[in-house]
Amino acid sequence: MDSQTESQSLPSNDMAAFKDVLSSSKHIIAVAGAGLSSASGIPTFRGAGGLWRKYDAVSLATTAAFRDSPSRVWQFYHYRREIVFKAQPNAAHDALAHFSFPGVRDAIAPGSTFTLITQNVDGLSRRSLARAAEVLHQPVPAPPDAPQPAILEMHGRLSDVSCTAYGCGNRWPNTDSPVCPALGGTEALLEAGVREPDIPLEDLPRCPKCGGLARPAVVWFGEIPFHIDEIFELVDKADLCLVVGTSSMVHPAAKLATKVREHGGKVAVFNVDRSKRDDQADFLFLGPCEETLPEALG
Ligand code: BV8
Ligand code: ZN
Repeated sequence: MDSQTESQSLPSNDMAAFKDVLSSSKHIIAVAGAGLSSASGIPTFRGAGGLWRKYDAVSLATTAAFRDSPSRVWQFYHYRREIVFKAQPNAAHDALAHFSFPGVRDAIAPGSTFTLITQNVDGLSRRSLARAAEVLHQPVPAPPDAPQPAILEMHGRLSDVSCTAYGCGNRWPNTDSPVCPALGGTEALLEAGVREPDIPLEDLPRCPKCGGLARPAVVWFGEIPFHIDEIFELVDKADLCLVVGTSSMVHPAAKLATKVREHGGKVAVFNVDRSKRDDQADFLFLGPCEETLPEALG
């Protein structure tokens, strides 16, 4: 498409019109992806320098890859943990976090509910919410005063690990850096593109409860996302869906906005670039979300 036809097919980018829709919305959700955290220095998956360019993340983010080489998969996740633990939330995280507080949101969208559904496993939205609670001197919005938790991390967290031993089911937060001594320093090898060492099973992270082999507690391809029933319920009720910094290519996150539109809800996309099905949105704000979101939710 040439730029003229492309611009004709672009949805509205009228911020005043969006704010009008926002002010009359009652059940608002945001679906976020890696673009939300890119201003925090977290590599996206598909962009330049993206994780899926440098490492075949799709094949690494699977139970088969972990079975074949837990050492390689752990080095990939250790590498990402080390980046994430050093990162800070950015203005886009903070805009969504502040909007999560009823005291703030009631001035913008009176009487509305809001939930952030994030595909990101970096924990930055949770950290931003905790930081906003301090700034606002208010408790983090969570049940019962907020009918649902403000953030649903549908693909889990890099800072959680879980046990792979049959029947154990242990899952615990682990922000150790490195997550185990044997992984220490391997992030430099990965960066340098050096063939990674094959770390013996016994030296990989183990379950403190049963000694079984631990894994990153994220959702791999072929696994069922966390909170999925709650997410579908929120989608069915939503009258406004913000789609922030995602290529909308990984399911089921990719189709949540479409479901909102199918029952008459509005969709607003915030992305630096064009993304799947953005032409079906009601609003498209092309630009860095760390700039467009604070304006949209301010
Ligand atoms: C499931 C955790 C069944 C691990 C991740 C066909 C149809 C339907 C399903 C499938 C299908 N084929 C295959 C499937 C299944 C599969 C799938 O979707 N595969 C893809 C490859 C097609 N899905 C699954 O297996 C899922 N499970 O379907 O179970 C089920 C479903 C429902 C109910 C019951 C059962 C599980 C998928 C979870 C995989 N785990 N993460 C880890 O991180 O290692 S996915 C991972 O990749 C992320 O979490 C995220 O979801 C995805 C990457 O996508 P994005 O976040 O969008 O990142 P990307 O780099 O692509 O895009 C960044 C965007 O930001 C770009 O648009 C860019 O322009 C923009 N951007 C950049 N900077 C900025 C910006 N925008 C604004 N401002 C900026 N500054
Ligand atoms: Zn265990």
